[in-house]
Amino acid sequence: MTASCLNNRPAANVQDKQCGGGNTVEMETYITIAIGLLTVVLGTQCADNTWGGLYPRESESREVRSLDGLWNFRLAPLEDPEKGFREEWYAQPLRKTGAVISMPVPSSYNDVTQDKALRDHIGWAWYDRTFYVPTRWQEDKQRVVLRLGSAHYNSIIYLNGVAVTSHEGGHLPIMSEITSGLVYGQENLVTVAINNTLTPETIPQGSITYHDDLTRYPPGYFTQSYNFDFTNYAGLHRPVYVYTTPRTYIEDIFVTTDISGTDGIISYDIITATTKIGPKRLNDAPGCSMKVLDKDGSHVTSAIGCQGSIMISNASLWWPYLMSEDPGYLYTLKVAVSDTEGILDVYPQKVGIRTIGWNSTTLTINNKPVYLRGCGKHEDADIRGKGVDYPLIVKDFSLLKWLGANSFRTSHYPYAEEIMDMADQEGIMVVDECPAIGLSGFGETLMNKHISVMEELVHRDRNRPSVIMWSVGNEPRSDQAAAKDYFSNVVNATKDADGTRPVTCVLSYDKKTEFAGSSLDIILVNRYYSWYSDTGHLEIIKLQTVTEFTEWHELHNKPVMISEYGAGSMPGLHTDPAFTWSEEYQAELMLQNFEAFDELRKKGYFIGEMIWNFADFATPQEYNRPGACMKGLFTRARQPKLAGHLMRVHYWSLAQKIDNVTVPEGVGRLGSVYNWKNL
Ligand code: BDP
Repeated sequence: MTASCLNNRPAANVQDKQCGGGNTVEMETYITIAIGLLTVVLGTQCADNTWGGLYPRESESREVRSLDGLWNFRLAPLEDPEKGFREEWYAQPLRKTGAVISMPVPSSYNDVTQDKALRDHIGWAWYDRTFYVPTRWQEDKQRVVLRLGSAHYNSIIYLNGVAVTSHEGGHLPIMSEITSGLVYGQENLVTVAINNTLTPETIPQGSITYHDDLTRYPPGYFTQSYNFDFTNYAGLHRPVYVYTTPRTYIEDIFVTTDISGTDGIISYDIITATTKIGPKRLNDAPGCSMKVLDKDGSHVTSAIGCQGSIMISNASLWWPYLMSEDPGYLYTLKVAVSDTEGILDVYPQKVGIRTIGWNSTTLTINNKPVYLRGCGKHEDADIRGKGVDYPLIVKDFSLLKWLGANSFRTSHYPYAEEIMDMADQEGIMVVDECPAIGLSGFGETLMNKHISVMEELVHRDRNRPSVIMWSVGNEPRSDQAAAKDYFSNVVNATKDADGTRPVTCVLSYDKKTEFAGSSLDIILVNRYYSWYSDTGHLEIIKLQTVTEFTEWHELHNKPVMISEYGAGSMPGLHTDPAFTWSEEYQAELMLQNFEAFDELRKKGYFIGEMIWNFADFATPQEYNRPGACMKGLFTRARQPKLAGHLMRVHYWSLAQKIDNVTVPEGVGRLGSVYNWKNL
């Protein structure tokens, strides 16, 4: 988990960056660039940098323009990381201050060239491009917003040479109103400085090690390490848009849903704002109205008011995949804000009507118990790294459905909104996880940051029917005593942000000596029997797994599920009898686990299984992995291994047993699932 580079360790330096350019953006950002790495101290506040805004969607009143494509790109030199700030690279097109290369957006920058320096870079990187906005936007008094789906990890965004906002943390959107900073009818320049350095104070954490022994390393040599096994891809990973709203506009929408008999209830809270006087809730005149449209766009009902409830008789409920003939049913709430002269702004908000319930043994959707058949995943593919890629999104959902899976976890960070849209629409349930992987330390600064990331995530995803659970992290060092208060606070803050979903954290430490479990609604545990322990001894899996999960339930009296299990396999490596790293070993390990899960399910509190991992994914350079985590059911190119075929039989057979579905032709012989050789 290291990348290395040379650096002359310039002294820490604080630079003031004036945020401006947008008419709500008036404050200063203070940036400390320490040792070419990163400490961005946001003394405040260019606009609200934790609310990425409603996803840019076109409507009668809004225009959306994509800024995706090839941007100009340059790395800051390792030996002079502050150069870009000192020389004000943001003040003019990057190509005027040095050589640039073309960089696709969205994409990670690491793997798109042959350049090792780019792949392994630590520190600042610079992107820019020019764009036009039509003069009619100015004539029509449109408010204009710039929105980046994410920028990993820290970023400062400039428009026409002026810093307009900054953001800490990859994986969540960044928004800045840029109306007054634009030049209309002429070229505008957008520049993004982005830094991938992880420290003990970032989420996720990382650290830099300086190798001071000059007999072994050159002067200034350092490496970055982090406590996770996936590549810390960096770049503008998600789409970038400019979009318009009228000056009085819909700023935010919050919906919750309920059911009463065969009726559906949508409760809503619409936040409107006007740029002239700054964001504020309007009284009821000018006010809000909305139309509910069904899946085909036909009008169902209407309502008036910025807060309230709408009753839909004989509602089509949002059901998970394979729990209904028509899973993922979405209504559209066409929200409008008007004044006495008519409609000002319209935003189409998708709504799935469903309830979530949980108690000490069960998780329910629409009052029906659900059993999660899923995968841990990653945003990961060759060349583009973590860049949003529509063919890949469609392929992955197609494969999930091919498997008969009904869920995934956004291990180990929030996934792109384009992926979440698919989950909503396909009826795939999501355990929505924040980027807190492998946390340790548990100080107050980290906790406050963690809480703020959870609030940001909840704010982005709270209207999504697919999100059935929040995960505040994966495998924290919850054996440290400080974890008790820390997780209790983070979980409570998450519940304050959204009380409609259970909150979990994926645990890995010994239940008797860990401190996070007591705060959670549902216990998710990762266990790698016969892989990381008792390697090669497949026969112990069933006993150990049944004992383990029974004890977790007995200890906490909560529903439990396995959130990771699995083994690495090299595609094409076959051994009989099974031997570690062969496709057979991975498959037989799964079979042993399935037997344990069958037994646990009978006990009534085991609510799901998620294998690690959906597909092989890139890891840092190591001696114990061949450049990738090989635990995928699918290869990185999304071709099934033996494990994929086996999982298909298993998940469909569970769907048949639990949800009474008809198994498609060609899914393999049911009943033979415990003998994969008969597949
Ligand atoms: C688990 C982590 C996961 C890793 C997995 C592994 O949660 O991110 O990829 O181990 O080692 O502990 O394959």
